[in-house]
Amino acid sequence: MATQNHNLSDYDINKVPDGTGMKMGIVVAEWNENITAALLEGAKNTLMKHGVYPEDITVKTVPGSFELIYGAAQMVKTKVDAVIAIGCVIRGETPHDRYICQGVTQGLAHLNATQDTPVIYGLITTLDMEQAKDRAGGKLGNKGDECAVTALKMVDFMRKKD
Ligand code: RBF
Repeated sequence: MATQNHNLSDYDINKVPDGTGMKMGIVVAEWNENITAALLEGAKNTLMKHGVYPEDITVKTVPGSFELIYGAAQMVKTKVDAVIAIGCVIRGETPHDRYICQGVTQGLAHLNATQDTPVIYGLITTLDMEQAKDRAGGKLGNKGDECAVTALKMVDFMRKKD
């Protein structure tokens, strides 16, 4: 498992770019809201810890993870330096969850390949609620923290690429 033995909130603070003046967009799904709210909180707190002004963080909600594609596609057209897409898909009794995950993954990947604004993948896909809690502020840290650090690094990457 990708996060086995890896705490999602562990990072080298010295390698994180300063976010002062960066404008960040966050699109968050309402499905499994107990989880996505914790991921959102983690992302916002980490962005602010690294200098992003609260007023420079725009948060928009969408009904479910599948709508993250549309939400992120709209957000990249606005004045933000990066977009973080946050959702949580939990394995169900039918293959529905896999179709949603595939769709979201391909949709966000397409945005990254075709648009100038980086989109950060904050979708957690788990077998059950317990695993989701572990990754949303539980024993494996908070995926939202990791997304925030990634967003800061990608904006820095974009600014230095020329
Ligand atoms: N959205 C999520 O964000 N997480 C889920 O675990 C999730 N499970 C779903 C299971 C089923 C059977 C259906 C029909 C939808 C589910 N959705 C879930 C909602 C989905 O992302 C989307 O909002 C709806 O399909 C409407 O486009």
